[in-house]
Amino acid sequence: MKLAHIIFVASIVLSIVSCHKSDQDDDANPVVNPTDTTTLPPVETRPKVAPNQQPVFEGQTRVPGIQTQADIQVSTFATGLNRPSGLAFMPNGNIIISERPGSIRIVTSSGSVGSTIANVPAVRAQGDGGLLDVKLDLDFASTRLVFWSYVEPSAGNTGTNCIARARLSDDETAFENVTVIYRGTSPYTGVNHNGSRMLFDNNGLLYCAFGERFDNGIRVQAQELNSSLGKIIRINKDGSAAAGNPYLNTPDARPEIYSLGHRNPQGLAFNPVTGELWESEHGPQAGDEINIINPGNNYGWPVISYGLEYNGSVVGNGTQQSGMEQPIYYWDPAIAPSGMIFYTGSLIPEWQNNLFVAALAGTHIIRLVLNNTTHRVIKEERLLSTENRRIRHLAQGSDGAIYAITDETNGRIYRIGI
Ligand SMILES: [Ca+2]
Repeated sequence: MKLAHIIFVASIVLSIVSCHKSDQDDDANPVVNPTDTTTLPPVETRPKVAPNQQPVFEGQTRVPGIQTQADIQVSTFATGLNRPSGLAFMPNGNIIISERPGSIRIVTSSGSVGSTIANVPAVRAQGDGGLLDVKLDLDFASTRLVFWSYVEPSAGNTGTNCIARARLSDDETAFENVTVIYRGTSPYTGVNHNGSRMLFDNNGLLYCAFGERFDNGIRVQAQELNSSLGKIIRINKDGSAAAGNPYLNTPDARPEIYSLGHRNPQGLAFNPVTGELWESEHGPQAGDEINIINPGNNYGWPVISYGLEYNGSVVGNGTQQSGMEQPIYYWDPAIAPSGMIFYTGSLIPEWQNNLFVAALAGTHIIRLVLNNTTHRVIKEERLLSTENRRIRHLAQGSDGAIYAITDETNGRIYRIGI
């Protein structure tokens, strides 16, 4: 706390020194409100990968830092999971977990890890593919329906992005009536950038975000409406395109497409204040993004991006182009954002409506404080940094704590609460 206090005092001094040059304030010299005792310098201090790139608006990257004031307790809730990739709380307080090598299992509300559930079809567990997200039907208590996204091994040693649906047996040992409700386009030999985060809205429509499969020859499909790659789709529970989707009447377009131009999206969440769909996706070298998703919009990849190609060159046409959306926030260097949630619990009131993002390469959890009127990120904090583990996804428990899974062969669930 002493260090934080010193940083705080130093930041006030800096803000007073810089207060007469507001037009020139940039992300390296944020305006700090001296009456706000939680505002700190930006948490990111590493050199930028792309120092010549500038944000389009103030606060698009490296906003001021913040430190949670509550005495947060981090504990290990469960261990022994095999590369957990998705989690969802069940009505009885248990947690259903998907594991990337190809299994689904249940962890009880006391942290006991159960056996794998039978009848999960084979997955192609290579690269970032495999069995990816898992979600419960909104009416799970009566239907017992479970949905999961995965990469299906397909002909010619390729993989195809799919979504399956099944009934969980009453004794929770097996899936019944397993059905592939959605099979994406473009089976591909490459193993990377499968994305596949899922989310239900309050009307029971299912959103799923797919990656563009990484390689130069195929990633251009993120811009093509006849491909499911690099898209967010919106479907009904039977896999059919949702009514009202933006390209239903566009010739040769996939009717399930909701938005396009995504790279490797691994986070989806609804903003509880605005109702908007928010998304996270991996950039190339830097340029990791948070986007607000609107139907029919083009999010730019691989035409525009912050950050650089892995060979150091500029991506496409640079950082902005008419007709393509800007991220509301980006990171340089990369932190590799995966799952994310908005906090709506009462256990930690200062976190109310903040966005929490799991970081893989970053090996921490990011807390973003938002201004929902201006649609801007205004503060950033990094949690669990000293744990040094790849965080894959997050969920909020009924106890108001955040539960986080780690991307490890002896993966764990953290509980972050009071
Ligand atoms: Ca983008």
